[in-house]
Amino acid sequence: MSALAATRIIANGRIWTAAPALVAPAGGVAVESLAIAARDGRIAAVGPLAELRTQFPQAELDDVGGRLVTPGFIDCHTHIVHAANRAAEFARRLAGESYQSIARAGGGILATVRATRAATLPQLVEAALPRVDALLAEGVTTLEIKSGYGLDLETEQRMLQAARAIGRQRPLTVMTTYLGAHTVPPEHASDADGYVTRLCNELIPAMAASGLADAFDAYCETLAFSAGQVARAFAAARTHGLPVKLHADQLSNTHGALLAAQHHALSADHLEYTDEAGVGALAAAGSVAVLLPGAYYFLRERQRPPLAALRRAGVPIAVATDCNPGTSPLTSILAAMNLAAVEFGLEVGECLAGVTRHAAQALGVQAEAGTISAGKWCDLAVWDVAEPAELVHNLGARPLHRRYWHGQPGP
Ligand code: DI6
Ligand code: FE
Repeated sequence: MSALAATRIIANGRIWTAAPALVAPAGGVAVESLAIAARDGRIAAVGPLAELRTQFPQAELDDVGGRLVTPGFIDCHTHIVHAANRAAEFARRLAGESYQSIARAGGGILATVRATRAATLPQLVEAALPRVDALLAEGVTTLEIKSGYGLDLETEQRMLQAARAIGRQRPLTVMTTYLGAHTVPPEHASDADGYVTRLCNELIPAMAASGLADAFDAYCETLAFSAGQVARAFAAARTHGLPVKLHADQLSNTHGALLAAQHHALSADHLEYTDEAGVGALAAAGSVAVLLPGAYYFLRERQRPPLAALRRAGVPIAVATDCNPGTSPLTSILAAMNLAAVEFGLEVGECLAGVTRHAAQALGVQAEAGTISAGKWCDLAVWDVAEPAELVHNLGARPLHRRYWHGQPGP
């Protein structure tokens, strides 16, 4: 019998299932004493231990000693594959230059594009693995990885090949996103429209045909692409079967949330400058709002995303690291939750749903991951904490006891 086929019962856990139905105490989340049966990598049943033992008499028993068990965490927005770092730009920003002025002078995203184009596939994987391992050590079992630092087909594909290689080398699920409209490549410096035409006619069709991308993303911003240009790229991506996501309204209100909603985006991400109309459109479209407090923090932004409006409209809210070398050199999903709580005002239950159920929805994998429910992958995090709020409260603690990915315990 292969290891994957073995039946296992994870017993004596205090379980936060992340299922939406449970009534939680004020400011907290509801935890139940239940067991989880895993078979063939998936959750076979969740229930009282005695029942599961009768149902699966041969199962191996893992006693987790009364620890908190949550779904494995999902970091649904990262640029974790890239070459070099931009600490020197950070030093310039500390000395008074702005992110935008550095970008206009050829730094910023383009600096990472130059380094990434020069890097080989093994170099990209090797550079990313320590960052990936930091997330695994905090209970992450599903990771989204974007391209976007190549901007030519060859480098963009190499980035996504590196992402897929990471998914083979580590016990986690990798979802890939082709960020083909991150910034205008140097070859098209004064011709963004020309690049978008190439994107639509050549690059998106080729990337879709390669099977390397699970979704398409764009950066709608004054220093990146206009709403009209993104709309053209989105239409092409959807024609080629790629669901879309958007970096929207981060530094200014370009009506990115509205644009994302019009294209039935899986998610609209950042949203600091999104207005009521944008929030309403996201709600109507069923798109997830992905909040990225790391970028807000590192850029010393002052404009917060419209949390009250998102709550009122019932938009699902996710939280992610945005791990990237420029605006969010952050490899801690726990710190992202803490920042979302302290800087944006999310409650504990919202932070936890933001890295589980809603993050799964932002990637379109809600049928497979994000809650502890029969039929989904048995991806779990077991924690050495007395209560769930500790996961959001402590900054710098690493209370992970153990992860399970597809039913297998491990690092
Ligand atoms: N995500 C991005 O892609 C841009 N900002 C963000 O939050 C820029 C990333 C970079 O500067 O490399
Ligand atoms: Fe980003």
